[in-house]
Amino acid sequence: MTDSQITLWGAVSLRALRVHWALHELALPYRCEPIQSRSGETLTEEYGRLNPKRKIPYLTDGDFGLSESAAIVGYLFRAYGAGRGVYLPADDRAQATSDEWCYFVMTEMDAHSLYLIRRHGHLPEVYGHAPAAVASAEEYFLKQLAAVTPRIAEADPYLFGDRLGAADILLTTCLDWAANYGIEVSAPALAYLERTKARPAYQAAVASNAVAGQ
Ligand SMILES: N[C@@H](CCC(=O)N[C@@H](CS)C(=O)NCC(=O)O)C(=O)O
Repeated sequence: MTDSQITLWGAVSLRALRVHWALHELALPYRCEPIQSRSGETLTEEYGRLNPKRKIPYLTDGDFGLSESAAIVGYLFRAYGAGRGVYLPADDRAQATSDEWCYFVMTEMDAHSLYLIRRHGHLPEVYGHAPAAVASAEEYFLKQLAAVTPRIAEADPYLFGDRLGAADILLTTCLDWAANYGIEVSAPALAYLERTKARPAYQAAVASNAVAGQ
């Protein structure tokens, strides 16, 4: 427990892991309400009042509340990143390029590909069995990854140089998600993953995301 004003709702979830990671990366104290997906914990009246979307993660910072993992990670970096050794875009173009990565990862990799595979390949009892859609999503993911692999190969060691950015957190979780699904992730992407996942803050976040849910 901590007297921090930041509370993260969500554990044992890849999207929640992104926020645990950002919080550890920024060395911010926080409290975790370790609610889990499909456990009924997002369906309570109390949680519905907080987040009507009934999804995790959700973050409150004092009286400010935010859903959507990418928005939360971006908010934490912008609000607290200065002087904490992370990558912060220095001007509008740098911000736009970082946003470009974030939107790409969240739409092309997460929503259109991996989440589709999860819903229709791994949770057919909830979302329906759709093998053709799963096969097409895998193919689509590989096409998207191939398009950005040359740029990932240039990451040294992270997308924007020697400081980890919000986009690195999103990209890492999706590449790892794909690898865990047995999708053949390109060699440069695997090398990049090895570097980002070696960060102590990542390791601490994995522990928080797991332990918080026990
Ligand atoms: N786009 C959202 C997706 C959030 C999401 O789908 N979270 C899943 C867990 S990873 C969830 O809350 N599922 C709960 C449910 O469907 O009951 C984000 O990135 O935060």
